[in-house]
Amino acid sequence: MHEDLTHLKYLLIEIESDITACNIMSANAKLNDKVPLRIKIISMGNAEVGKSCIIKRYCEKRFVNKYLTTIGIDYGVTKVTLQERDIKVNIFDMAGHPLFYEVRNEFYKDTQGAILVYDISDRGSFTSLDRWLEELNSEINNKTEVDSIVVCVCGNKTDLKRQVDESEGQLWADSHGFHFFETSALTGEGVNELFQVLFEGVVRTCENGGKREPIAIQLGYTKEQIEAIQRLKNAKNDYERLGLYPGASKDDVNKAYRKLAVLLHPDKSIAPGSEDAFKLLVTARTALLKRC
Ligand SMILES: Nc1nc2c(ncn2[C@@H]2O[C@H](COP(=O)(O)OP(=O)(O)OP(=O)(O)O)[C@@H](O)[C@H]2O)c(=O)[nH]1
Ligand SMILES: [Mg+2]
Repeated sequence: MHEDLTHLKYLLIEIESDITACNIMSANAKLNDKVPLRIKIISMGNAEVGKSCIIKRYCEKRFVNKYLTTIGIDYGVTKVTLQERDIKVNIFDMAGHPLFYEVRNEFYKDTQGAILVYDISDRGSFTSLDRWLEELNSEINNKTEVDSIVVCVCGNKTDLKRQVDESEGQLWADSHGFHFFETSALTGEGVNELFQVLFEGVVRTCENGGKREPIAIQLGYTKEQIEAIQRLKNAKNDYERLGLYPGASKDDVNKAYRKLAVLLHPDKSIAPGSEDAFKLLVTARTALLKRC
């Protein structure tokens, strides 16, 4: 294994010099629209979330059912045309497995765009997003450079039974100023839109002298509301739904009810799922009061 990784590193150094050349060219390209703009994109996210499949779906319009883990890194180039301008996209598809950290850490430098992928049917991959962001920050180790990267957060495998609600993913992405998409590499849903927005964002950043444009956030709901909706939906019993311990008093029940009702009343809350959560809240309160 160790020998394999050493070999990979040599290979990576070669690609790395190619990318440095790309960056010099992209600076020139700003002066001349006829020269193709070269951009560097990376993929991040836990092993098996579908990073390689999303890229394959976009570039080759096909889906690979069998899991072939990426060994260290996969490199590919694709060409796109945006507003009559040719763009050469260098894609560095990273391996998500911790074993390959020593290989992929070489590749964060000079990144202009990233897809940060989780699997909506695997909550663990969603909670790992913070860790991936930490890795990006610590490898680039320059806040201005990190802030210039256009990031598209991607909840993949929408064709499977979900463990992570769309609103949770949207909220996480919004809270970091990132774009958000849900995709299925299997059906192709959302994949073209994801890359279109990513490439457009990177090109605009280049034209803007390397400064990323802020994303308009129109959320209108809070993390507290999303967490309350999740708890009402997923709790094992009515006490848990209201955030109470078994045997809570009538007063406790009413107090907890009022707090949640203010948070989730459908007339006031636009958080997705508020209406159903509010119904669950009313039913839970009625059932608990009968027991007090
Ligand atoms: N049902 C379903 N399966 C998917 C989807 N995308 C990927 N998969 C499957 O998930 C598994 C992992 O996909 P990969 O694209 O290899 O995952 P990866 O994130 O590149 O994994 P590493 O390279 O190990 O980091 C494969 O078996 C794919 O067929 C999807 O949208 N829906
Ligand atoms: Mg892969």
